[in-house]
Amino acid sequence: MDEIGCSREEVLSLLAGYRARDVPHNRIFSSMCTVPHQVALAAHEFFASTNLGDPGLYPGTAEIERRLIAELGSLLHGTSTGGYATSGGTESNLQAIRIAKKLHPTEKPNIVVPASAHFSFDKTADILGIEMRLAPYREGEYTVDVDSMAELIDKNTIAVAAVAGTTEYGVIDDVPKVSALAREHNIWCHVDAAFGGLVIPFLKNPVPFDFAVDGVSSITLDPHKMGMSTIPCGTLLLREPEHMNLLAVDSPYLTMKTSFTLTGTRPGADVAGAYAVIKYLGRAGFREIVTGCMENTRRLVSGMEAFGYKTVINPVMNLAAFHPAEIPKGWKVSKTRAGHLRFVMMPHVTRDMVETFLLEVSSLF
Ligand code: 0PR
Repeated sequence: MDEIGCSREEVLSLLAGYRARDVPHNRIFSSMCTVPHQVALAAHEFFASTNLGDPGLYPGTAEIERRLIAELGSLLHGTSTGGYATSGGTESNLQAIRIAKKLHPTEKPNIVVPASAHFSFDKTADILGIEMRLAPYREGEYTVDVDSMAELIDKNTIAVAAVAGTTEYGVIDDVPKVSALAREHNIWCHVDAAFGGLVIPFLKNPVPFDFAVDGVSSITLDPHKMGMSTIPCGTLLLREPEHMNLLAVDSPYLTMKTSFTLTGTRPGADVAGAYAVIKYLGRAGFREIVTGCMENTRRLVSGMEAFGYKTVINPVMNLAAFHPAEIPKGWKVSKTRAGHLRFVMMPHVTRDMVETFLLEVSSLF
């Protein structure tokens, strides 16, 4: 650290130099995060000094968190949904499985998750010291084979998970079937809807994936993905609010004597941002955004197919995947484990951006 600081202008210009090295959003097809909504940015600044790790000091901000959970819970057909705002899908998945572990004490616990499960489940299993069993995909699809999942369950299985909007292909597991398995074995059923939670409810014919399905115990939903909040904002939603108590540890010198969250100090700014977007857009606003993302997904697919690119699956959500082929330089497109090209059609991916990309694709031929 320098002895003497710089002026505000110097600092900002220094930062601007670094920021200029980042990839601009109008080149990014590879991200499940997006440009925050302007109302989220305003709320973020307003709540920048709040700390939900000590909610007794910030009862107003803590109320926003409760309202965020309640509104997302009711969107996902919950009644009196519990949970809290996390740092993202990783923490939500971990905490859900932590609850399951507390509920079903066993010497050698295991969880059965789809092969598509996000790598946060690897971290979860490692941290919690549990075995993770991967249930394979169904032939030709990328959703979990529930029969194989059933075969992997034994007396030490504490939870099963389904993914509603997989990271790589944006497909939706058969949640009713997975939850039926969980009910049969009387175990926890977690749905990872980190990405899909704010997409599926706004699709034309949404499949059942949420608390409307009996037996779904918890859901991960990330406002910092399709919720256009500032980063980091995830949520863990619980069908039974009292299950949060299983996460409790004493926090004697704080305003609240018990802590349920994984992190101690945690921002209120992103939570206010997420709530602001929900209030500002309402269901109609989200439907419009999701409809736009789906239109852009279809335009990308039809454009790419016209040049001979082959889709891996018919997009279910705003994510398209193509068999490996050359793409123009300068664009950020990710690859799935199987080597497929993966395009996440987030709100920052505009129609103009798609057309510019397709024009560059045409110049490859
Ligand atoms: N569950 C699912 C289904 C996810 O897709 C992700 C992240 C998580 C859980 C974990 O969420 P957090 O990263 O919030 O803890 N999926 C994105 C992915 O791996 C994360 C991401 C976002 C990666 C933006 C890159 C990026 O630019 O693609």
